[in-house]
Amino acid sequence: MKKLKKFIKKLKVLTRPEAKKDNSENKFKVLLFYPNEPMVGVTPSNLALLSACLKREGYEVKLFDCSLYKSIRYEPRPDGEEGHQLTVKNKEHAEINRAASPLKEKEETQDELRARLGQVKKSPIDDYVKLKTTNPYDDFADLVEDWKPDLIGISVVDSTIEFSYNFICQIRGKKPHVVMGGTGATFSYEKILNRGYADFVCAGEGEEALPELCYRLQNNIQCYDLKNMYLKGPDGKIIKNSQRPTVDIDTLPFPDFSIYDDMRFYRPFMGKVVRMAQIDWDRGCPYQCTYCAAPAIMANNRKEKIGKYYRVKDEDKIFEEMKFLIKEYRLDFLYISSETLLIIRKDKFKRIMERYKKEINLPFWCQSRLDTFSDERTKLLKEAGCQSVSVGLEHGSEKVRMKLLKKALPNKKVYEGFEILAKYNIRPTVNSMMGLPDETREEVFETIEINREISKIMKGNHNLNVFTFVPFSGTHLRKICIDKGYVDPEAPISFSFYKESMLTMPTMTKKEIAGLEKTAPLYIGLDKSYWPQIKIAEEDSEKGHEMFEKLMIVLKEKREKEEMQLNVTIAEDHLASPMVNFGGKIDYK
Ligand code: B12
Ligand code: SF4
Repeated sequence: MKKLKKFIKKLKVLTRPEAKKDNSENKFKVLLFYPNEPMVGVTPSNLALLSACLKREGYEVKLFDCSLYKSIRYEPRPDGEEGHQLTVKNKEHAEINRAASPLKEKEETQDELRARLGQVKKSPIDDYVKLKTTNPYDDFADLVEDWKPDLIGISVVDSTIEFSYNFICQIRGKKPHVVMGGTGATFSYEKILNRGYADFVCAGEGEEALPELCYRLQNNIQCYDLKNMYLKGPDGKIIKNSQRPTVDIDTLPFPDFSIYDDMRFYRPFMGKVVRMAQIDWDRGCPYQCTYCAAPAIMANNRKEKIGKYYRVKDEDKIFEEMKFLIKEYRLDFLYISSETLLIIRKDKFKRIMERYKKEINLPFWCQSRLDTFSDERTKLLKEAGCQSVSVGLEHGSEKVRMKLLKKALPNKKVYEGFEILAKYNIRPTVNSMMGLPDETREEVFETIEINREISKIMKGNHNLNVFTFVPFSGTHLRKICIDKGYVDPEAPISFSFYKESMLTMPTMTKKEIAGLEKTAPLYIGLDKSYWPQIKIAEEDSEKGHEMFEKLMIVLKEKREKEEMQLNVTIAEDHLASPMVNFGGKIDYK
């Protein structure tokens, strides 16, 4: 019965009208574009999936990926906008990268910057990845001129919308059609279409919508009724087409990561270098946090009656896909991208973990909510090879967490979660925010205090991040910020790392938030006797920068001692698999 269902699903895909079309002559070319900061994150599966869907239907695909550029500078735009570059260098450096002071007149990738700020361990990534030093804008314009794509498909989050348009502006001669997709595009479609950043916005999922757009453009068929596409009608008004049912994630082709440069698979991880890619076991999340876009996607799916947002893949599909990707891209470490991995049904989760250990046996990193780390599930995770988990603590105050952020996570659950992670020696990356609407300095210190407690529980085996809050589109908190007049709804949404707060509010200034973000690792990591000096280091002045440098040395020395202690703990860990020595160890020849 299960096999029959699978067969029918596959048949449905193969009999779609586009699939029948022979595109062998006069191939329609799609240039996918990933406007990313240098070396940020893993290779995303979304573009890889879209590429696979396009190639399945005979379209030609290439990718322009900004991730491998050493520096992406400010580029003046014909529309007079500032350009909103992501990376920082030269005179804008100080302006844009305030929180990252002390500001050095040198080029830094985000990884390097984070290592310098004491947020992550330095790794020998430079031995594996040689970043390009050519001008990315010229390279992009040259590629468009030489390859002549018919369509450019850009995947954006809010903070990369303006940035991606910088590139579109550089195209010489006739512009191909442009479509933007991704969560950022879905919720910021009005701005994108009204400002002419793209001709189409793909709302929601693109696996079926994008190939259909290509088909229509290739065959000169109008797109005014194309499902999932938002576009300007003949009268200049925006047409919002309804959305098609959410895709059946079990019938999708394997993601085509071949579009990415081979160097993109190398990632720094806990001071080492691994070959990693994004592996999807599920899609979506059923929770309601007010700073996240997931609830809005869920509400949209309900309104559009297009099916559930949260879906888990069939077990066999998960394993077939993983095995293929590991072999094809010589991966030795996986990033399991689930937003909340441990809510997969208990029996299914147990089976997947047991199979993983037997059939895959590679270390991995994943993310889940703190209240999902039961003893039983965490033990399974550990035994399967989980090295690290990313968890959202969000804030130190239970009240702020539960009321403002609508994350039903009491402090008791927070501590229990970390006790269990410590028991199984799984290293957490803990993410918190500061600069929330109406947040006070005292409340920021609640976040600092709870992180100090976590540090004790984890005995230094952790990565504790406190970042400035960004009111992303589609989130309930953005609405609150706009209603209170704290955020200009027209202002471009800044990239979240190391940029000043977007909020203008009475409780804290942007400068104060920037200073606190910069010094949070010091407040968390050093003895309280250093706090008066750290207060000085908060300042954006020469004195402040000097103090910051001095204290960072103290913090690094303390961390080194903790690391040495940690190595002993890992060696003594009875559950630790040989995989704790991951990184560049696997020979696939
Ligand atoms: C995995 C993940 C990452 C990965 C990969 C990033 C990426 N670009 O995909 C990493 C770790 C690198 C990452 C980093 C960041 N992320 Co992230 N990430 C996710 C997560 C958890 C899953 C995304 C995913 O892979 N889903 C599965 C794929 C298949 O779905 P998808 O990406 O939505 O793509 C589908 C459609 O959107 C559409 N589509 C996507 N692109 C395109 C392009 C075209 C042309 C078309 C037609 C369609 C289309 O078709 C795809 C297939 O259906 C989402 C949460 C979520 N609910 O989406 C957050 C999310 C996308 N991330 C978010 C943010 C904010 C970030 C960061 C800015 C975080 C930070 N502080 O640095 C960076 C930005 C990096 C960047 N330049 O993209 C926000 C974006 C919010 C917004 N309104 O824009 C989300 C929604 C989470 C949230 N809290 O709300 N992230
Ligand atoms: S923050 Fe995490 S748990 Fe909350 S809704 Fe978003 S993805 Fe789900």
